[in-house]
Amino acid sequence: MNAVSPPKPHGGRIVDLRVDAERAALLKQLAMDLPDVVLNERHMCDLELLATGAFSPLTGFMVQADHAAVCDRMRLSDGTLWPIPICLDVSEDRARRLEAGQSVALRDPEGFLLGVMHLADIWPAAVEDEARAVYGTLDRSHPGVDFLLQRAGNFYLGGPVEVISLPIHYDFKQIRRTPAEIRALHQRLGWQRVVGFTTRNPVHRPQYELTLAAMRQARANLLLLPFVGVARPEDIDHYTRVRCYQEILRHYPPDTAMLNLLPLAVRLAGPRNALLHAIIAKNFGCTHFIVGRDHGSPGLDMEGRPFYDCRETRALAADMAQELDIGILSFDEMCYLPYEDEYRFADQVPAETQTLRLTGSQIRQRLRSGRRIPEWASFPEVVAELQRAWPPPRRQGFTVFLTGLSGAGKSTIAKVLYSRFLEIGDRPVTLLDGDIVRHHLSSELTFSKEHRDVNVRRIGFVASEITKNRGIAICAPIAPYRSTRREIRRSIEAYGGFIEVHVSTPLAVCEQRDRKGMYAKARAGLIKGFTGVDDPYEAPEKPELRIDTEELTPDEAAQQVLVYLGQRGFL
Ligand code: PPS
Repeated sequence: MNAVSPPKPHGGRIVDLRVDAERAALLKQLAMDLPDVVLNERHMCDLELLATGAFSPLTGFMVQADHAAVCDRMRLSDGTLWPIPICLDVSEDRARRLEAGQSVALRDPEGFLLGVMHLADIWPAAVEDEARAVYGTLDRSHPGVDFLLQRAGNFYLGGPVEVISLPIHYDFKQIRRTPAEIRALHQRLGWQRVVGFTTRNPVHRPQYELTLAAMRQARANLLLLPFVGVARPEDIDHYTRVRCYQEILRHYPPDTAMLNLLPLAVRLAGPRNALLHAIIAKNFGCTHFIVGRDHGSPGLDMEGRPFYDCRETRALAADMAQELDIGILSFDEMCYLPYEDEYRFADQVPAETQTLRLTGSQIRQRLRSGRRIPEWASFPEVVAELQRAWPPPRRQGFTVFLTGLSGAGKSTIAKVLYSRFLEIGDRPVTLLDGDIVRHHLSSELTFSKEHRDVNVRRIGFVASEITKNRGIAICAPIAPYRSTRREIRRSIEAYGGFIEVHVSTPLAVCEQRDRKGMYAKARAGLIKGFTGVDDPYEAPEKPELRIDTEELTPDEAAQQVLVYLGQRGFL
């Protein structure tokens, strides 16, 4: 068995899993004979936070007893408060070829050696139990639940880690400091009281006012800790956000605020998340921590109800403050009083007083639709940065996604649109017709559910790249499954417009047309699993447009799309 003797447990308060040059040389030598575990982006975020001590007191990926205790009672098995599992998930196939007691080489996706892990435990993940315990729901629209249930590996590896090299970053290197570096900096600057603020969104005026209020209340300086790890597709990219934070920093009184990036993969576990962030802030030397109104929440569930009760989040953080040895500052929402031209906490506004508020998502929507963002809602420099990344629709890319049965008229409408967009000539245009894609991108795929999903995801990926680069993608696959289309919509809407057009021509009409003779073959049993005949088509519930080509010419159908695009400001 390949085993390297693990290091002695860490004695200090802030963990540092990075080994010295001598140990690194030895581990590199030994790693050549160790089995590899290739880390994904999430694992690398966790590894970095483990390595630098942002996750102190953790000294590796969780073992089974710690994982169980964290899920059950938000504590490690030794009783230390810890709210969220930090686990290394792998496929069953990978897990079956490893055994406890062995050491493994942790590599990045390019094969670069990051560290060595000494396996203490390998166990199957009970993902549903974990989702219920950590996220309090099995609702798939929760990104954390969706990740656990759909995408995470179904086995966990646990054990201490020795880190040879941190994951490499080429961006914003000067503001990617470790907890020890930040603590040292605080000491050098004489910052004895520091309030931490974590965020995955740009800081607009209400958040700015909130942090100022916290700084006043705690008589502290500010450490702004934005997340720049794995985010949700719809979140604003971290390059843009960091430029916004740099602008915001200039608005604080001189030398009172500091920015440091946190490579945390978002989990959005509500109350538990607030605790995790407080622990991280504490590790970065904060004496106080701000729990925002809807801290660590993904918003609304499938039924339109909030996933988490913000009062519960605040109460939990307040209960644990003493044990965490950090002052928790939890505030109500801030709103703007136009007459007074100032911000106040919602619970301090006299009744009948007119207030205004624009949430982060409302600001995002305004950006996307090219509407003005008032100065009371966000600083002009921040808005300018956001507008550079999110220009008005006229300068955004977009995807027209035509879905419907075979023979519904998708390809014909797509061809008309292709010509019309080229005629307009303001953006590069790409046609991703079902047949073209199957020929060039997906020739090895069948029409099984699994393969159709792969096919449609490939189309979605190409379309999102085109949209990101401000071009026009016209897609015309059958794309029979709602959840896959929803997934694609999210990845494209992160960059520009997504216009789902349900070409809803009835089956009887498609079958009567039967241009390729496929329906006849399917009815005769010569083709199995033909959409609409013996394979399902899940019609879109809320497409941007529904077009039945039974009584429309292709030009008229395309015209409807063009008019819609004009109304939305894309043309
Ligand atoms: S999917 O479901 O989105 O992956 O399908 P797509 O890539 O658009 O391919 C659909 C075209 O392939 C032909 N074809 C079939 N369609 C449906 N079911 C089965 N089993 C099948 N086998 C072949 C069919 O002619 C479709 O062409 P269009 O252009 O849509 O008429």
